Amino acid sequence: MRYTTAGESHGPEEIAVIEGIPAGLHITQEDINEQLARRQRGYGRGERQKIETDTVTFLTGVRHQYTLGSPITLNVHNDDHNNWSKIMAPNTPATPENTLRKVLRPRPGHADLVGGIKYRHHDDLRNVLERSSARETTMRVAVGAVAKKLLAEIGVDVHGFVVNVGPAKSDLNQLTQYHDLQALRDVTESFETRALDAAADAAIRDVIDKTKRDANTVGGQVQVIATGVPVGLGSYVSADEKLDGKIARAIVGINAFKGVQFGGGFDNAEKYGDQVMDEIFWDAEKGFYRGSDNLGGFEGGMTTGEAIVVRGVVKPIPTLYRPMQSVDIDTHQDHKASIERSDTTAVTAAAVIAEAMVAIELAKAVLDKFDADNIDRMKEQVAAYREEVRRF
Ligand code: EPS
Repeated sequence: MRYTTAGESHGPEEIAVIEGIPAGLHITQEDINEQLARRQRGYGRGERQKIETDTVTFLTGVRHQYTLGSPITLNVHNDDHNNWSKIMAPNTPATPENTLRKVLRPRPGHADLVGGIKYRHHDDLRNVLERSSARETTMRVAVGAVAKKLLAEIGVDVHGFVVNVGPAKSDLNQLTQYHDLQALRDVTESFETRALDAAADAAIRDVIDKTKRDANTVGGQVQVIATGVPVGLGSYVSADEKLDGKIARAIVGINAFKGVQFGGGFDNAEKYGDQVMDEIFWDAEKGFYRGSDNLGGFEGGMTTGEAIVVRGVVKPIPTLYRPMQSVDIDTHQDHKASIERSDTTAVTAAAVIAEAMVAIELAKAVLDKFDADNIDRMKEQVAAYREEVRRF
């Protein structure tokens, strides 16, 4: 399975093409729209979300709600394009009238300046920011929704929530009380902040409100958990086959993500070996299992069968309403950075995006290991493999 996305933030359409989804997977537009709506919801999001109601259209690869095995094209229309139709017009030459709202003062922390230098966009850094905008993550969430449907067929569930926004933190001790991800999902999705508990939800909303009043932005961390994952996805035999490495890349590849950890992650650096390794047990019913999950579901780049636990670090959004120092690319004079409409924080949306990225990497790994032509054959093979693992 592989995919690509295309689209500018204020251009007419967002597109994704996915290749390698097996034939026979039941999928509806509602399955995808539900996930797109989750990405749009979340405390701290800006005015753009009031303009858009992201809904997907299948253009190819799906017939009567079942995948055909052929490339699947997903399309989401940018409603905001109506307000940008001249400025973002693909088919008319540039005129003084349709090149308004030029961006000449790059925002520190955004792709503006380096992207402008690299692609020689001397005249308008909008040519960079339209694509580097997090609007593109709409399509990754859409692809993730297809991946999640595939994973659900073999009993794999994936869920993302918010660990902290600035200094306001979820109480991670609460996690032990949830025996399945659905119970966790019911709680975190009931909060506008995707926090784990009501106290953290209130504290995070306070931080976001204060940050907005200060015309500032704030970052945080999100965590994704995946359960029901078969043992042995990925491989130790070659560096580029390690699935934790692929997931790490997918997480850091999300706009504004600057770090990733698995299980105990960076805290493990302060511990000793016997505090970190997950001891091995065996039971006639379930076969081998671990007494803990400090390594976040991975050993040797392979899934252990325990829950996958991935954390991502999200930097504050670079667009500041009280802009920082920059330089005008025309005049080379010092100037405050450009202001584009933006969100106070995107951490609440980032939980959904990180969840999608983990789902995509897991679906790819499943389709690398098992039949990728037909969903029923894939399911039979996974079931037979799980039985083989149980009897090891
Ligand atoms: C973004 C800037 C804002 C955000 C956008 C990401 O867009 P606009 O300038 O249109 O208000 O709202 O996020 C989305 C549009 C989205 O759907 O997530 C940026 O510069 O990255």
